[in-house]
Parts: sequence; C-alpha cells; structure tokens
Amino acid sequence: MQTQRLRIAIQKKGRLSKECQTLLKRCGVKFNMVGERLVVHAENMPIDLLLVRDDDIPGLIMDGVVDLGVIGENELEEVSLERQARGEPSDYKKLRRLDFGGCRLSIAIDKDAEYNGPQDLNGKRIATTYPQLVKRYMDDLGVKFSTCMLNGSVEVAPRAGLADAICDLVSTGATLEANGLKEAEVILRSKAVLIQSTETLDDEKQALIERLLTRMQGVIQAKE
Ligand code: PRT
Ligand code: ZN
Repeated sequence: MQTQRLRIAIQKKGRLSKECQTLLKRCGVKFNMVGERLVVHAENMPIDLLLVRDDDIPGLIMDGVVDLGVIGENELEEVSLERQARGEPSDYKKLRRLDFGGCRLSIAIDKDAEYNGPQDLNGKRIATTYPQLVKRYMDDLGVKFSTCMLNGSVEVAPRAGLADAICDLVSTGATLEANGLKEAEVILRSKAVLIQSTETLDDEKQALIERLLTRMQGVIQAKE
C-alpha cells in the first residue's frame, strides 16, 4: 500500500530517537513532536515519520510497509536472520551507516573465569536477546552451546543461575563490570543505519530519498 508521502520509521523513545530526530532536522525536515502520536507529518516535505519500538522497524521495512527506517545493525541483523528462518521476507537495502548508536554485541563471562578462546564456551548456556546472532557466530566456529532467551536483565542471568555466560550489547563496559562480568568475544560491531525497503518507489519518492541522502552526507561530513 503506497502513499504519496515518504514514510520513515524511527524509534519513538530510546537510545536512537534523539539523534535520529536531530539528523532529520539537520537535513532540513521540519516537524514537531507532540504528544503520543504514531505518525508525525513533516511540515515542509512530503514525509511522514512513524514513531515505533525499534524492534518493529526491520519488519516494517522488510514487509514494505514503510519506505525508510533508522535502526541499529544488531536489531536489523537479528530480525533478518529470524525472518529467514521462518521463511518470511527479509530483504532490505542499506543506504548508509550513521554516526551514532555505536556499540558491540559481546559474549561475556564471569570476570574470574579463565578464558582461552571460544572453545571454552563449549556446552555453556548463554543468556541473550540475540539468539540468532549468537547461533550464527557459534555455528561458524563449530562450538556447541544452548541459549536462554531474555528480553531484559540479561546481565544478571549468570548471577541468578540462569546461564553460564551472556551475549549482550556493550558500549562503555560499565554494566558488565557492575555485574562481575568480562568481555570474552565481540560477535558484532554495530551502528545505526538508514535502510530502505526493496519495493520499487515512484520517481518522486525515489528522488526525495536521493536528496535526503545527499544532505545527510553533508551533515555527517560536517561533523567529522
Ligand atoms: O523501546 P524500544 O524497544 O524502542 O528500545 P530498546 O530498549 O529495545 O532499545 P534501546 O533504546 O535501549 O537501544 C536501541 C539501540 O541503541 C540498540 O539496539 C543498539 O543498536 C543501540 N545501543 C548503543 C545500545 C547501547 N549502545 C547500549 N549500551 N543499546 C543498548 N545498550 C545497553 C546494553 O543492552 C546494556 O544493558 O546498555 C547497557 C550497556 O551499556 P554500557 O555502557 O554499560 O556498556
Ligand atoms: Zn527494542
């Protein structure tokens, strides 16, 4: 279902939302975030912003419900693998990597445990919100493991006796340290990215995307 206006899905509230809104504003998109709206109309361009949970953004793109989205690569790749496993559409175009949302997805273990390499994870139970990415990484290495799926409080799982290790996002490392854990393996380095659905758009919409991309290039370069 195509609309006349370009639809961009961004995180409503969270670590990506502020920088995402700032980037769009610097690209000249004028909008006013008021109340708890799902859709915000840009005032000066045929653009609608969809404010959603970040988890929903990859699917909205892959199903062609929205045209553009900004999402962390960690979430994007996890959802893509999950959809592939279920035989659902999982294609998207990565238009550009952005200069925010940087983090790494790492396996962490007890800070006092000896660690000599991935083989030491053999037979361990790993608590994570990213079971697909963990599976891809461990399967590539041929290391057997099991998972414990948690959507929050992943870092307390070892202490709570739910798992031997965790795989979670890390930026400063303070959360790991506060929970008596240390980084053992980095399985993905992630940033926020701008993605597009693979649906063919009409010429006007596509031209608007090109224009936004050119402006984004300028905005990001000016900061470097
Ligand atoms: O509500 P919604 O579902 O939209 O948001 P969310 O709670 O799922 O996501 P949010 O807002 O926490 O994160 C959105 C995206 O920001 C993530 O998918 C990453 O791409 C990116 N990002 C960057 C991070 C971090 N850095 C980060 N440090 N996401 C989460 N964290 C968490 C991490 O999970 C851990 O709990 O911060 C803690 C670790 O931080 P340090 O500094 O202690 O290492
Ligand atoms: Zn989320």
